[in-house]
Amino acid sequence: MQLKEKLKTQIEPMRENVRSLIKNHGDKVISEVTIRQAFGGVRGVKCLVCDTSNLDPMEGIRFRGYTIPEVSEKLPKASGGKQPLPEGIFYLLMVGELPTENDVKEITAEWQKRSKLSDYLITILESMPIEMHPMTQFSMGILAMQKESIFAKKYREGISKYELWDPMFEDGMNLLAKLPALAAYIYRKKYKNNEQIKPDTALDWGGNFAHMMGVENPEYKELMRLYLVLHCDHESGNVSAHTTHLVGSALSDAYYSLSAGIDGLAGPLHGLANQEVLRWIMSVKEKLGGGVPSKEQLTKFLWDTLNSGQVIPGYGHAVLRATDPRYMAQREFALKYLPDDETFQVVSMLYEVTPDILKKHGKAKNPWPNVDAHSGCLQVYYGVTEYDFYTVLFGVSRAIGVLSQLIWSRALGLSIERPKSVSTDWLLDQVK
Ligand code: CMX
Repeated sequence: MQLKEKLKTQIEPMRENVRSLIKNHGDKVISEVTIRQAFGGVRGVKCLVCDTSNLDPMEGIRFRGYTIPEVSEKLPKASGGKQPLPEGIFYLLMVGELPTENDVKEITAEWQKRSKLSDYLITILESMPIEMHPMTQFSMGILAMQKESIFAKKYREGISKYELWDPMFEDGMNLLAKLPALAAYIYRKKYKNNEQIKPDTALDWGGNFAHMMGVENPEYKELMRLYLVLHCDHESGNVSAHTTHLVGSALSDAYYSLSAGIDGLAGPLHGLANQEVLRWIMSVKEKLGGGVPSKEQLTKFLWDTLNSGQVIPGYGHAVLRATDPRYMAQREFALKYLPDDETFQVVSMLYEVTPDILKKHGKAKNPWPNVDAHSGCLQVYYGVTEYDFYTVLFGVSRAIGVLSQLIWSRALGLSIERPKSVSTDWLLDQVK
């Protein structure tokens, strides 16, 4: 395929850049580590390399140099649609160039060809208890497919380390092809009496995902495309990306690596926050007997949450210090398609009151909303009310970014990760 051919031509020049950087400037210091950082989640330490995206604290994410408004404008759209196609962002992340309509069509066709879930996987999914969290089922489904790994097979047969990117690319493509079908299967099984819906081959990847979930509203298909683009990549230091890279650095294949990354995404401080936001809003509404709460009522609930030692989900960020542009892109969508929706009104009101409360509370370095503060209300509007499924949607999108990063990690032969740990006694000695 065209994408793979283009990728192949980029690998050797990039390897040369890396070789030259290490040979000529390998000892140049780019970061220092303080004791606070060693205990504090290595925040801000520059020790990873990521070429697919870059996160600026004030501006937010750029995918291969392009902001969210830029990718929204420049990436190909579905016929008659206005939102960027996720196939296009995958192309952009992989090779750093904007795809043509044909490039995107080729990826859609390729993913369709590879999308069928094997019978053994269905048997495994069927055996999972209905009450099992969708993220657990999703991660286990990905892991179960490991027996299909071309990377693992080639490694066993004996492959040169310079060729490892090729089977990693194939595994990545196979996984991305199957993830919407896997996620939709879990959704229909858990919430829709296991009435499964066959794929529609006339649709693109995101549109078909919406269709298989059972939501046929064309607006929701557009939302799905936007959603899958917005959540895809956020540099390599976030938990899901870093975990995927870390596991892959041991030459574990894409199935092991992605499954582990998805497990990280399932944490409430990371991707699960999108579920928690909706859960929080619904519990507020329930306590008040329904309807839209007043600002005073919301303020009280926010303080109650903080005073009971819990976080306000959807607010704050480890890197961002301004409103997340992914939040703004979703807000624009809501203002256009569902301005009068009740849950959106609560989300908007939270945007008005929460930052000031977090500033008064005085702990969070970033009082502004992140991507997860907004995504749930859009889902509810289109009938996807089962909020413990929301992080699976995030996971399908995040796979685009972390798998692109993983393919490049193998192309550049990045080393197995092994930072040095020190003991608390050693640190106490250092400051004596
Ligand atoms: N509500 C209450 N307290 C918060 C807070 C929030 N939304 N965000 C940060 N804080 C607190 C921290 O818990 C920390 O408290 P302690 O000093 O008692 O440990 C303090 O403020 C300083 O934290 P920080 O440096 O501002 O934030 P971190 O980099 O440590 O953590 C994050 C970042 C996202 C985990 C945190 O802001 C948070 O817990 N937010 C709520 C959960 C959330 O929305 N996560 C999704 C992030 C996006 C994503 O990955 O999907």
